[in-house]
Amino acid sequence: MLKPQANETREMVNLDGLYRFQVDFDRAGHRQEWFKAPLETCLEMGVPASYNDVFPDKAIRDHVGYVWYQREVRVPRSWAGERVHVRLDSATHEGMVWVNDVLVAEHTGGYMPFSADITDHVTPGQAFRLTISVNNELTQATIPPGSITVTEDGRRQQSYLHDFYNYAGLHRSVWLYSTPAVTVDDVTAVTGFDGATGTVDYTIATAGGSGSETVTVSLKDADGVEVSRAEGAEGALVINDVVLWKPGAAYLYNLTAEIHDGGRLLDSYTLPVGVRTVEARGKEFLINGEPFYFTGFGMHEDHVAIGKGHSNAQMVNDFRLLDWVGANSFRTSHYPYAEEVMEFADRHGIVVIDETAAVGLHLGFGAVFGGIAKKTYVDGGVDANTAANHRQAITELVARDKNHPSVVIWSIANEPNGSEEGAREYFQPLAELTRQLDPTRPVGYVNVMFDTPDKELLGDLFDVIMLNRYYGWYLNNGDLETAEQVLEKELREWEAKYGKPMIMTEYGPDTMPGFHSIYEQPWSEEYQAAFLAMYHRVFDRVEAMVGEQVWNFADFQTSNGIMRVDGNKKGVFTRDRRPKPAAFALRQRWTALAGVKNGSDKTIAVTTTP
Ligand code: BDP
Repeated sequence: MLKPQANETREMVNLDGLYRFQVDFDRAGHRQEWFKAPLETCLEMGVPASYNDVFPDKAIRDHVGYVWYQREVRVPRSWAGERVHVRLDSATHEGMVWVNDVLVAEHTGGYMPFSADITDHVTPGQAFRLTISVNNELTQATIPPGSITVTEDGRRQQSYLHDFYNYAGLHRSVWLYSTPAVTVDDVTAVTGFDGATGTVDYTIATAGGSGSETVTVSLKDADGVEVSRAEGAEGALVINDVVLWKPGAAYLYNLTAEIHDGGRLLDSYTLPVGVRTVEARGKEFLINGEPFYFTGFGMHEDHVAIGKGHSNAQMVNDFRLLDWVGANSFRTSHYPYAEEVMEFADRHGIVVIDETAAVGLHLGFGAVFGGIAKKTYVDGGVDANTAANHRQAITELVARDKNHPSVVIWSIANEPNGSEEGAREYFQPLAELTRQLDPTRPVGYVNVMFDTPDKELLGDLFDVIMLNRYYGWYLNNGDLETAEQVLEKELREWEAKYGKPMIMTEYGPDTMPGFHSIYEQPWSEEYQAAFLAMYHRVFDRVEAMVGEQVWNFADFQTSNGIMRVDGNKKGVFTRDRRPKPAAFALRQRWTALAGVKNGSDKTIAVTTTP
């Protein structure tokens, strides 16, 4: 799915800003057709942002159901003869869009864009009423799943098995954009190189044409000099003296696809392309054929007041902090991030593990929190409905992000139940689907701590082993000596079982900023630093370890619970992005590693005995 752009054949109007805003406490909006008239409200809400923390009102923050956004939009007069579209970069978790009285789009899945061709419902030069209803409900079939209970006095309550607050609303930009009648509908670029010669295999999908049009593709380097050209909807561009996209040293070409009818330009679309390869081979993870060692974090789109709303300034701040701390990568835990984030990573050489929103597919977790351990892969649990939505989530993610050079691994789920009967039947088709949609990138899922190598059933279905481990926190709390032994033993078992590259995708303790202890007590800043240092000693001893991503980049908001104090405190930065002492220790280690295990001499020193 192409991100809209403005160029010589296309225009865009950004629809961010203030919207009329109404909370549908009585679930009356659809029945009463609120889209047919100005909303009866005095509330306004900024877009993009989560609405939850913007109003000092518990009822709004805890609301389970629909909220409504509305504004007037004028279609530029100059768009006569063009196709007109409205696009929402996301509506969390379900959006319905009306143009005046007409429903033009419906989409479920809170972290993916969707659009509608509204040409037949609008008039260039005239204004229309844009109304959007957004539902924040999570059910057993949604991705991520959740469940709703209704109290005796009629209040709807949402619960879910993931550890981040269920922020909702229009988290990303809203656009009005034009396309010509004949369009470039999709572009797929797959890159490779042999010595100094680079290749971009491309496929251009067109729409609205008669078949008589011609497609041309050109590639310009970063200075705007054309370096390659080809004709036809499918083909290969060859680049002499190619400059590769590398971690920490991004280089982007611009691929422009044009549709011509005779001498007339009908449509044009430009896609930045980074030439690079990725491969999981043996115990190594290779980028451009060279071993790569991931350093960085699992992150969250999470900020004070705006929640999961995208903010370019906050994004730049987060990326500059990643750079400061020496991180070369991150995981989009636990959902796809805004497209601006992916583009920024492309431009700045940051490596991304791109994750679907499939988090919480583990109904046995209930027992850990004192509840009942339910079976996961049963009807009404993680079942065929979940699988259908999971397929949609994977398909949309690959369609949106397939051309980003920064993306090197698809993570199709975080901590699903990987040891119960039914897990293989559930995940095998999804792993196959992902490979079929994108044969060029390694595929993985993130393994939960209880699913040790003797129990888990999935590792052979994937190219990389991604592990979240909390020895020294949820287990062996305060006892880093034992934790170190248990961790190393387990990592060696994984290595022996699969011989695949392994990444620690989560490790870290909750840490209260300002709490100190000479005894390295849990929750102290000293404990966080000692905990991370212990894990690093172990990683350096296990050959198959190809990466470390600390949980978490920053403290983040969660639902209420006795294990959380105003959210999860495992951040290396606080929620307002101040460093805890561990940040300085990581900075030292990661700047020295610079993406190569055990330092810059590129040799992997392995100690076989603990
Ligand atoms: C892991 C989850 C992550 C949590 C983390 C934690 O993947 O989302 O925030 O644990 O408990 O199980 O901090």
